Amino acid sequence: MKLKDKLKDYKLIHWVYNLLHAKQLQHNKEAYEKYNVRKPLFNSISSKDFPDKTSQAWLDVNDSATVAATKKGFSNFTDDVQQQLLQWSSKGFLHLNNYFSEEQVDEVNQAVDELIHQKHLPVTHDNKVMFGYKHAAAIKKMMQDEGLKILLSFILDKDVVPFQTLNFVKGSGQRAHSDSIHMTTYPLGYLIAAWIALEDIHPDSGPLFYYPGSHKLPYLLNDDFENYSSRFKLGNKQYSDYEDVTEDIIHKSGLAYETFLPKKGDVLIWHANLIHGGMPVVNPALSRKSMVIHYYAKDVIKYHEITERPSLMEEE
Ligand SMILES: O=C(O)CCC(=O)C(=O)O
Repeated sequence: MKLKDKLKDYKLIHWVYNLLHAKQLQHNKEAYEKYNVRKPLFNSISSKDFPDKTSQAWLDVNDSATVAATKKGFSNFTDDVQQQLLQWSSKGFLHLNNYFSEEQVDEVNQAVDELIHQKHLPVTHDNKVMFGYKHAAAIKKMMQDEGLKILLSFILDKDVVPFQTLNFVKGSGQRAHSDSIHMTTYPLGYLIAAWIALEDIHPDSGPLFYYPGSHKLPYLLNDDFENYSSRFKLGNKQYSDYEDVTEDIIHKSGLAYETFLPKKGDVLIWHANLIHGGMPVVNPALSRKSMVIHYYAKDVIKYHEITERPSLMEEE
């Protein structure tokens, strides 16, 4: 292991880094007070700091089939979205067909192309450009789409704020996981994601897969894959250990996965704890242009469970 990677295991390094980014940690201030977290904003934070491991989001505590229609704003959604909102508590996702126009999508595709080929932004091992919104107005505009924000705020019953954009050029091949291990909230259940098809998705390109209903499985956090940290050092488990445990749990649950084969401009919205990933890429010559936006609810604690780092937020 390289020295740089070894150092990342020490909380002191994160502490210094966080201190240098103190402004981007202010978003947690109110929620620390509300939930009685008595530590500085730049300290490590994890599920060890919190008393419970269940979601407190209203559509997890209640069944959307009975409560969604009683909330103000419900009747403003299309019939199709209303029907899907009623099923949110049981399914954990919903589809928006033909949501973004051809022009909006083409603008984003052009911006991603420029980021990669002109600005030389790095493409990760799993084929994505991260935080493209910081460099391209078209990506930022899609991320700030008002209609999406209204729908997501309805689902969480809280204002939402985008945390990051991911622009995929090819299939990710990512193993099954829940976003709540990467973008964790306290109380749990207050992250939500939108996956936007930036072209018609081919079955051999490594489409997104997800397990309907899997959001109701227990949240898997550090203790659940024995990733025990000490006061000074992070736990010594690998991310693949988390993926192994997740796969085991989903296998034992008997739940079946679906693949998402959308048309250009379609959107999938998923729950903080919905298990999902990328199918293996059958034909590597195929592109799989898509964009993911992860949103947090505004007034909750936001952090990364594995590395115990509070999230750095650019947007308010
Ligand atoms: O698009 C994919 O293949 C995976 C996306 C994903 O897992 C995520 O953004 O959380």
